[in-house]
Amino acid sequence: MVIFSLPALELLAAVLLGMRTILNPVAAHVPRQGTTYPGQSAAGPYWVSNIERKGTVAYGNADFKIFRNVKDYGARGDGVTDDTAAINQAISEGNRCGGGGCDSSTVTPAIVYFPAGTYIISQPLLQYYYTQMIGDATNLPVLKAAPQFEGMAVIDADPYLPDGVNWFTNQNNFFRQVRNFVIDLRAMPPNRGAGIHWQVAQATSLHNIRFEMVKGGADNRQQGIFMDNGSGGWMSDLIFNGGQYGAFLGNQQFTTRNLVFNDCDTAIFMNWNWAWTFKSVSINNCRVGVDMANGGFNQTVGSILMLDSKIQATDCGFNTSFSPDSIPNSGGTLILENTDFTGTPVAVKGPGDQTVVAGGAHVANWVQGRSYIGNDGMRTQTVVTEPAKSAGLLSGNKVFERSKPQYENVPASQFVSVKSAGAVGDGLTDDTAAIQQALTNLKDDQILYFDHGAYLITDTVFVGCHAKITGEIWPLIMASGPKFQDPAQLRPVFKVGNSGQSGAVEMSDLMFETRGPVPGAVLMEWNLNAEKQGSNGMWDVHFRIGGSAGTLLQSDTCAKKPSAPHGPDPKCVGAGMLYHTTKDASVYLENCWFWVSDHELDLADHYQIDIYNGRGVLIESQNPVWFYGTNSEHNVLYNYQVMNAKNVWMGLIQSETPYYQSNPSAPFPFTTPIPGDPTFGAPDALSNKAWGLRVVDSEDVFVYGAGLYSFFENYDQKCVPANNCQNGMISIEGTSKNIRLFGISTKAAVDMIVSSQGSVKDLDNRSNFCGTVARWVQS
Ligand SMILES: *[C@@H]1O[C@H](CO)[C@@H](O)[C@H](O)[C@H]1NC(C)=O
Ligand SMILES: *[C@@H]1O[C@H](CO)[C@@H](O)[C@H](O)[C@H]1NC(C)=O
Ligand SMILES: *[C@@H]1O[C@H](CO)[C@@H](O)[C@H](O)[C@H]1NC(C)=O
Ligand SMILES: CC(=O)N[C@H]1CO[C@H](CO)[C@@H](O)[C@@H]1O
Repeated sequence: MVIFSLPALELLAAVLLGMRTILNPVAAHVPRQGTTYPGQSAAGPYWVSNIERKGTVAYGNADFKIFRNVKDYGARGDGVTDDTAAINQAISEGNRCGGGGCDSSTVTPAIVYFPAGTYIISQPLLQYYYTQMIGDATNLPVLKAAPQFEGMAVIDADPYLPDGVNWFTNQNNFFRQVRNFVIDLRAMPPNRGAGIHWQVAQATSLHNIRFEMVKGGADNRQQGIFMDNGSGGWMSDLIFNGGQYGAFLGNQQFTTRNLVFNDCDTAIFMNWNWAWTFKSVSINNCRVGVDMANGGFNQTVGSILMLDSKIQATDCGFNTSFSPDSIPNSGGTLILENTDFTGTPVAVKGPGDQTVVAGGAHVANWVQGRSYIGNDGMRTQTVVTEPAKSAGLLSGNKVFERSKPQYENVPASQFVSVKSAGAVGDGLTDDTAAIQQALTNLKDDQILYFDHGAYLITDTVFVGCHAKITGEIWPLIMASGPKFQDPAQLRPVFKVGNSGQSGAVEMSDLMFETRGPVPGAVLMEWNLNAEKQGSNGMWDVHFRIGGSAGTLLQSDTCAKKPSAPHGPDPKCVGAGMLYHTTKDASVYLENCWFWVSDHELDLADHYQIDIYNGRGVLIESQNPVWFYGTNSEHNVLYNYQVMNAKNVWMGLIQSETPYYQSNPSAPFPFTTPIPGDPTFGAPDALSNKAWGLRVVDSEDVFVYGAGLYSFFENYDQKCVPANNCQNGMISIEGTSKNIRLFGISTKAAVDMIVSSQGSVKDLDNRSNFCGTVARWVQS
């Protein structure tokens, strides 16, 4: 994520609209939780509460306490006692990163666990860096704001100091979760209160939370989520009941899935964004569904996609300020797909209260913004016709989705600790054989548990057709050694199945890294087809190259060198590739971050660093893959490449070009190509930069939301306002057909999209910061 200040954001003061009366009474709704997978036995306490704790910090204080049960710190959860101080003690104990003096640290991770109960909170719970706050998934704990609650929100992920500065840089506020809670503001006066201040960036998630707020009332000012800015991010399976705003949102880019809003004044108030994808939203009995009209004629919202959703008993579905001459040119982009407005009189309202799209019906496909047929772009508000997607991508009439498994019905006794199975996890011992053995021995009703630690892997680990793997706050799985050195012969670190096999492999809460350079490694190769739709998946599995303790690729070795000529330091090379889905693979991803670090997270300088990692994500699969809420950043050749693939659904994707390019230019130092690599070598240096997305000889590729950015030319930012840090961002090549891109935002690439149809210019599609295209299709 970029360290960067954005003049455009000065436009974006938080404008709080006045509340109108909520007209209709209550409607109760149960959230959709995606597909449930059988075979889990019923069991006593949630395993997170009683699993044996063997996790340690490998590259820090080995005695650091990772797991904290708030009751061990004196919290009562009895609905009477004020538990604020006890919980804040549970979070902060042990010299952790927060309080304004520390921007980031990966060596003080904490899981703060809340047993069922009602915890009275009178001041914000301050979420230190690298904290997972986890409630009992079998019986959600309630965080109940006291009537006299003082402060920004019940949980605050980025507190403000008195001088208005945040604890953490919002765009670098990584690595945190909040899941399995009820947050209740109803004891507070209606004119105050927020559930979560969520000002965060990548590798963050809110999951399985219900917000209870006061319903109706002219002075209702309650908000479930208050998000002022950041660079995210992921949220899913949330319910918002009541309030002025279910969620007040502002962020560069974000992906959200399965949100339910009941009886809010405005379900979603979008303060500003560059790109936001909403999937499977249900809005019931609100005054306004989504208000994206902020700024009026001068719109502050870049783009919104709403897919597979339902807005009912709501006066106005969308409030927008888009008009034939509103500014910026492509601001206020809106894409609707498969959204049901039956029971809502107005689907989309424009300036001056005029109806743009009438309600009372189902909208299959509609776009507002700059839409392209071939190379001809038009500013439009129109119905469009889209062909049906292949059945493999769909579940019923919706694109398939599946929530993160939390294994809430599996007892702790069915989890197999890798440390008990012989792995050491101290960041120095070779754990390849122990982990391979543990996987080989794993029974179908067991779950392999990576205790926190750092596990060195020196040769391919094979994951068979059936395995469930989860980790304790992102244990580090680190590739190293001589077998991963040949850049011409990439060798997988984790190899999931063999081509032609089908199965069910689930992974969650893991972190893949390298210890030093492994230019011949692909950190994960997914070959396995799914035995049942969506049976293969990864949730909150992240890839982080360099910039943190133990990687040997830190600011003391790899500090940026913009004034030195080419010739990257061989000591600062990462991996050959991060993630590869091969021909037969089918896999579902949710909230996975493929990050080559641009700056130091642990050493005090937090300096920018130069790490050379060959390729980000390569998709070659013919079977369905879903990439929900993924990011891939700072890879040398490409961040995403889709090649010889079919049935690919991605939304939203985010990328950044390496800050050092074009010193050196791509593909340097990956000058030995592997099959399918893009070629570089154009005379113009700005053509020799990483592609954000390259699609080659592929079919049925759907991108629903993208934020693909280029912020530097050799660390200089003069090209940012000029929008010419590189020549092209998305390339569609070869025999590709039925490629459909929606809500595409790019920054500082002269050509947003290049293809045989010509090029789409940033200049023609300016928004508040990015260039944005509502729809682009290659049939
Ligand atoms: C964050 O957003 C708030 C509200 O829009 C704004 O006032 C503030 O200036 C922003 N801060 C940064 C650092 O962008
Ligand atoms: C839509 O937004 C505009 C501009 O912020 C505001 O004046 C108007 O009242 C809003 N409409 C509704 C129905 O809330
Ligand atoms: C919109 O912003 C421009 C500056 O970018 C300003 O000149 C103009 O007055 C604004 N228009 C409205 C209607 O606010
Ligand atoms: C404001 C803006 O950038 N408008 C451009 C949008 O695209 C059209 C069509 O190419 C140009 O004519 C405008 O200058």
